[in-house]
Amino acid sequence: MSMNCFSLSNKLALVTGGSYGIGFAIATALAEAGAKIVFCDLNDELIEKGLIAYHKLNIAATGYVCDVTNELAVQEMVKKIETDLGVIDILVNNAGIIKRIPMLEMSSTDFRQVIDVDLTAPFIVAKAVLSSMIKQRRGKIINICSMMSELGRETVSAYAAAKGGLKMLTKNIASEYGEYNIQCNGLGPGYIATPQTEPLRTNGHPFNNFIIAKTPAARWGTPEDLAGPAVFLASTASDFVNGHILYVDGGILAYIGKQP
Ligand code: NAP
Ligand code: GCO
Repeated sequence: MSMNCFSLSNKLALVTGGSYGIGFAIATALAEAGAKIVFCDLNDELIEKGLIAYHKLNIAATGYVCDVTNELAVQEMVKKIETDLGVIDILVNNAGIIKRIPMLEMSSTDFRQVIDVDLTAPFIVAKAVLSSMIKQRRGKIINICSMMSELGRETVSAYAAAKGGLKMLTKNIASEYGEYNIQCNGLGPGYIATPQTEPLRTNGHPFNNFIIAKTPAARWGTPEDLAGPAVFLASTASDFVNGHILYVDGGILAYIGKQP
């Protein structure tokens, strides 16, 4: 296999929640490997923010306002993308939320909202793109899982349940559609410095040093740490990798943690 197996030339990638953070970093990496980028986010302001950021990097991205929990809106967005730009070759289910609330204090409404965005939405968006991937006998779906696909901790019951479910949804899509040359894998970031984890890293929060002590790399990850693994899972280099969760965590899942 030649090394251009990492090339994404002539591929169209949809990244959900791609205006900033991990989604933006992954989309940038896919673009640098040759992919055309489409992204969606919740409102015009986020789309504008993303477009400015992509254009600063000379990436001609296209943005759509779409709440990925809204099945009709997702179906309409995918149909518009396919009309305007072509079939989606690569889907990155990145959009996600977290609510850090002790379980006994968490309402079922809050629980359901996290499940809706972090688990049901990846199902909805994957379903919307799979038909065309089946027709073209190829496709790549990358679900952004989490260390919480494997571990729990206080206050993140809904998030861990969603990300654990997303791990199994990933394996099931791989199982059900692998025969159509569709690969569905997960990317499991460790603790990454983004707006989502800012409350844990700032104002002297004890979690900051805790994570550094628990991570062999002795640092928080950056969104850019996910770039290479994402290109690998989006490219023909991973055509025989299916149903796998690739953890990009600095080794944290392998390590008991430094003695205090
Ligand atoms: P982030 O900074 O909160 O960005 C998430 C993006 O998704 C935001 O643009 C957000 O828009 C968007 N989004 C949220 N709900 C949406 C919806 N219903 N429809 C469309 N877009 C929606 O998060 P991040 O840290 O970059 O994380 C991205 C993904 O990686 C998430 O799935 C997260 O669970 C996962 N992850 C993060 C870490 C980490 O340490 N940061 C580690 C492992 C996994 P708004 O700005 O309006 O919320
Ligand atoms: C938390 C963090 C984590 C990260 C990530 C770890 O509160 O524990 O937000 O959940 O977001 O998912 O992989």
